[in-house]
Amino acid sequence: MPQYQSADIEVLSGLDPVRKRPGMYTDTATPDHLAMEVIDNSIDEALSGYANHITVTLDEDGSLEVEDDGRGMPVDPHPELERPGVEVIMTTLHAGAKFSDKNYQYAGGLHGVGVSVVNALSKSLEVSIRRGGKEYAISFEGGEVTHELEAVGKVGQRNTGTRVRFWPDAQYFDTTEFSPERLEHLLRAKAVLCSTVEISLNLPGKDTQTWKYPDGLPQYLKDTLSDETIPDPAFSDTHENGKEAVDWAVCWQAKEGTPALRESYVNLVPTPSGGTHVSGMRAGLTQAVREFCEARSLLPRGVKLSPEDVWDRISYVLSYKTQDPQFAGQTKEKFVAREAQNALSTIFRDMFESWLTRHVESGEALAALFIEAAQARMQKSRTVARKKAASGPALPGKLADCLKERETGSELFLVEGDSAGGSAKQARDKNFQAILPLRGKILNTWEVEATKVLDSQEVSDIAQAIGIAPGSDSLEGLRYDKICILADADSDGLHIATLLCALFLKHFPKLVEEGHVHVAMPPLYRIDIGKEVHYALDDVELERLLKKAGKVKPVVLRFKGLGEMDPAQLRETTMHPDTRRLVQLELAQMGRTEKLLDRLLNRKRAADRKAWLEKEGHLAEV
Ligand code: 28G
Repeated sequence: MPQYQSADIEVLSGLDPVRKRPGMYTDTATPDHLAMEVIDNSIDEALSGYANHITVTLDEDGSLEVEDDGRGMPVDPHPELERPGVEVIMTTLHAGAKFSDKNYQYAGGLHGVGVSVVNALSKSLEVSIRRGGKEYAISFEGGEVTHELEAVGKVGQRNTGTRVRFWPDAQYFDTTEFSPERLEHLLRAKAVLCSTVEISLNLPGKDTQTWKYPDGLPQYLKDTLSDETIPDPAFSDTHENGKEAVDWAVCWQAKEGTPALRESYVNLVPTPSGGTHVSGMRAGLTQAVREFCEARSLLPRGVKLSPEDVWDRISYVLSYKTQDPQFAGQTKEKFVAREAQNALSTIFRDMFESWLTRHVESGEALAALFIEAAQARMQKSRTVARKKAASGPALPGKLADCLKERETGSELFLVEGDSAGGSAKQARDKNFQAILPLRGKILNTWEVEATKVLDSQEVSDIAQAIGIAPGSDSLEGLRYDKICILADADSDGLHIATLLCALFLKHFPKLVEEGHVHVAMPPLYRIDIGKEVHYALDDVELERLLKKAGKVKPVVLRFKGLGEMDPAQLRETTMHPDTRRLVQLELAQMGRTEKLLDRLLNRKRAADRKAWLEKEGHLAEV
C-alpha cells in the first residue's frame, strides 16, 4: 500500500481570511455547518472504504466530538512546511487535493474548504489520532497550535482512527448551540446514503442512537412513509459510470394529502433547494411515463402529462455523486452543474421506462394517478382563464404577462431598461414568467407617503401589475407568487435594485413579510474552461473557478450588463428556476443583515442603500 505523503496536501493560504469573513466560508447562524464539515471528513473516510463506525457526541459543555475508525489523519511531516500533516490540514485553507486522490472518488466535505475552517472558528479544538500503533494528540485555540503534535500512548497496530473535538467561538455565530434535531436528521441520512457505515449519536441526557441501513434508500423511504405508496417496494436502483453515480428510491402517495418525503443529496451533502440533479430526475421520469402511456394508449383524448403531474405525489431520496460538484448559494444548498441535468434525465428515462415495462400493473396504477392530476390541472387552468378574461383589471401596457395565475407559481420580473426588458422577454418561460420593463431610475420612495407614491408612473405600473395597492395589509388580488427584481450587476443596477427593495419594504411590507420579493443575481463573469462554460457571481466565485481550471487556460468575460448576455445565457444564469440565483428579501432581526447584504450590494456600498437595509431589511439566498 502506498504510504500517504503529506506533500499531497495542497497549501493555499493561512486562516486569516476565514476569521475575517466567516460568512464566506460557513453559515454563521449556528455552528451546525461546522459539525457537518467534520462529519463529512469521517464520511469521506467511510466512502473510501476505511471507516466503518462514526460516533458523534454533543457535550453539556457546548463542544462537539466526532470520532471515526478510519486510517487516522496523517502525522508525518509535510516536506516543505516541515509540520505534521494534521497540523497542515488544520491550519491552512486547502482545496483540490481531494480530487487528485484516487481513493477519494466522490469526496464530500463540500460545505466549505475543509476542516481548517472549523479550526479557525473554534475557541479551541483537539485532535487525537490513532495510527501506526501510537496515539497522538494536538490542540489549537482560535486556529493556532497551542500543544504541538506528540505521541501520548500506545495502541494496537490495527486500532486506527481520528477524533476531533471543538468548541465553536461565540464571536462568529449568532448562537453557539448545535441543533440536536438537525444532527439527528443529518446523521441518519448519511447512514442511509453510505450503507457500509454505522453511525451513533450521543446527546446530553439521552440514550445513544445508532443508525445502520444496509439496504439503503428504499428502506429509509419505507421507514419514513407510513401511508400506502405505489409502487411498494419503491422503484429504486443504482447507476454508476466511473465519473458519476446515482442512487435513488422513488414512490408515489396512493392517497392525496398524505405526507411525502423528498430529499436530495450531492456527494452526501443535503441539497434542500434541489438543483439540476432533481430537475433531471423529474424530466426523465416524466418522459418515461409519457412513453409508457403512449405505447399502451392510456391517455384520454386531449390529456397531456406535464412534469408537475408526475411530481404531485412523489416521494424520493436521490443521491448523486460526482467528481466535480458545483453548488450555489452561500450555504451550498443548491446544486447547479448543468451536465447533471442531461445525464440524470437520460438515466431516469431509460431506467424507469424499463422498470415500467417490467411492472405493468404498478405502471398502470401510476398512469391513472398522473392522468387524474393532469385533468385536475387542466380543469383549474380553464376556470382561471375564464376568470381572468371576465374580471381582469387594467394592466400596464408595458407588462408582458404570463399565462399562469399565482397559485401555480407565477413570477414577475421587474427589469431595468427597455433593452434588458427585451432580452428578458426572450429569455423567460412565458408560461409562468411575466416581465415589466422599468424606465430608468425609479423614485426614491423611502420618505414618500403611501398616498403620494402612486404619482410615480413606474410605481403605479408596478402596483397595477402585482395587483396590490401601496400600504395595503392584505395580499388579496396578488397576481404573482414571486416578484423578482432584475438589474445589472453594476453600481447603477444595484442602485435601482436598492430603490426597488426600499419601495417594497416601505410600501408593500406584507409582500416582503410573506416572502414574495426576490432579487435576481445575474453573474458578473463568464468563464470558459476548455469546452465547459461556468458563471461566477462575484470575484470570490471567480477565484474558486479559476483554481479549478488546472492546465487548461480559462477565458474570462466580464458582463457589463444584462444586455450583453444572449437570451439563452440570461435564461440559464438568471431566470430558469433550476439554475438561477435568487435572493429573498426578508424582514428579520438585524445582525445577519449586513453580511447577506454585503453579498448582494457590496461591490460598492452606497450610504443610502446601507442605511435602510441595516435598519429594516434582511436578505437570504434561496
Ligand atoms: C473525526 C473527525 C473527522 C479523517 C483521514 C484519513 C486520511 C486523511 C483524514 O488524509 C487527506 C489524503 C491524500 C490529499 C488518507 C490517512 C490516506 C492515508 C488518510 C476525519 C488529502 C488527508 N491515510 N481521516 N485525512 N489527504 N477523518 N474525521 O477527519 O490526498 S481526515
